Amino acid sequence: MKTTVVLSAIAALGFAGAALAQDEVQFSDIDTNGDAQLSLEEVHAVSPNVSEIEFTAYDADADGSLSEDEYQTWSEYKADQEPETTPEAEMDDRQER
Ligand SMILES: [Ca+2]
Ligand SMILES: [Ca+2]
Repeated sequence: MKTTVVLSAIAALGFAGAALAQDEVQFSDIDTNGDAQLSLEEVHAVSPNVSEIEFTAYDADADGSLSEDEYQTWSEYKADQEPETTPEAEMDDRQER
């Protein structure tokens, strides 16, 4: 029983980490207090494995939080790092040529 709970918690954390790189998570979903800035705490709520170093690297104006623009830059970078290209998508590309 206990093992099941721990495993689902791990699965939930893994899912949250992956979700940040995907378009499904909107800026407004992460900005839980609605001030149009993402604090590190708000980012951690959806992606606990984000380091402070990574967070501040995309805080372009160094105000300690990410604006929507800063978050977009970051999520685009993350999307590049974790290609979601499926074999089907590659085949579609070839067929169009
Ligand atoms: Ca906020
Ligand atoms: Ca900022």
